[in-house]
Amino acid sequence: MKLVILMLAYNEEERIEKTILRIPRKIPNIDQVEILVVNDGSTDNTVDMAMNAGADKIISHKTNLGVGAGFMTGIRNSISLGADIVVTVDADGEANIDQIPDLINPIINNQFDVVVGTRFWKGNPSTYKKLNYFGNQIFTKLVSFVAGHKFTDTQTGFRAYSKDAIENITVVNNFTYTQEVLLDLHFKKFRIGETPISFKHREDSRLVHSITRYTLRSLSIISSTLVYHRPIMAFGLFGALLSSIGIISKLISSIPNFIEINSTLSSGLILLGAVSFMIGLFAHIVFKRQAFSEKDLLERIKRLEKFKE
Ligand SMILES: Nc1nc2c(ncn2[C@@H]2O[C@H](COP(=O)(O)OP(=O)(O)OP(=O)(O)O)[C@@H](O)[C@H]2O)c(=O)[nH]1
Ligand SMILES: [Mg+2]
Repeated sequence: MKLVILMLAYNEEERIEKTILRIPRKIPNIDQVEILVVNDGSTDNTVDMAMNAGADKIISHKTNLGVGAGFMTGIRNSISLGADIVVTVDADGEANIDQIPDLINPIINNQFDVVVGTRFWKGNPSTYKKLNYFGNQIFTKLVSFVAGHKFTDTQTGFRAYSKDAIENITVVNNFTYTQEVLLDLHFKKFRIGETPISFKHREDSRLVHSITRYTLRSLSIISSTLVYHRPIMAFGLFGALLSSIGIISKLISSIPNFIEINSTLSSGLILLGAVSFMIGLFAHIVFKRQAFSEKDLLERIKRLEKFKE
């Protein structure tokens, strides 16, 4: 069984060497461990440091494309390397790398397809800033609500994925992948579990330069993922909201000597709500058809590859 350790790195010259050196090359139930680094247009000595530390493969983007783009480059290359399991490890070495077996064993035992190392299994450890924890939990609760599945940390980078899961991942947003990939795989019916991990927090983030920008981009990623995977729910909820406002306006207007609301406006809202639902229904049909073709194509490719062997 081959394990690929996927490390995304952007200007990590100070930390990456130490992190790579801590990765064990002998792990129970694993025959081979390979370290794959995706250098996302770093302008420092990240590549030299990773090479010195013994990374097996380093792939570089010419410019900085973002964590999501780096993740997809890493996933495609892990498939080419013949990975049976992929573990993502942040280059800053925040996570306790000794816990790799905790992440991969539930996959080896066929209990889960994805195992997420959660930093917040029992709430906030004292080492993590209160504000960061608050932000993390808002998004964790939102992703849990959208998925209908309870997560305790949706932004951690320490995770394990099975071969089947990596072959089916579709992350389309370049900025970040952590929340999108959970929704993507959950909606595709992969089994996602969590395991508690210990970590040492690094204060200076490479990813979050402005909280407002991070918040807006994450919101846009979560809502677009919902629209892509569950269009009927996204447009249906929006439609139900519009129609409800329209119906309530009509009810209020019908009360004698109370507030008068323009009848055309309320009828328009009810109609818009119905149209939104219809758009969702149409998108749902297109989505189902496309998902079916994708699955069929993937199976044909797999059969062809087996035939070639
Ligand atoms: N490919 C790529 N990787 C990046 C980029 N920015 C950060 N990373 C890597 O992604 C990982 C996580 O980045 P961090 O800066 O630790 O993110 P953080 O905001 O501290 O998030 P937490 O560690 O979860 O608190 C690290 O390995 C970074 O080197 C980027 O623009 N592109
Ligand atoms: Mg970090």
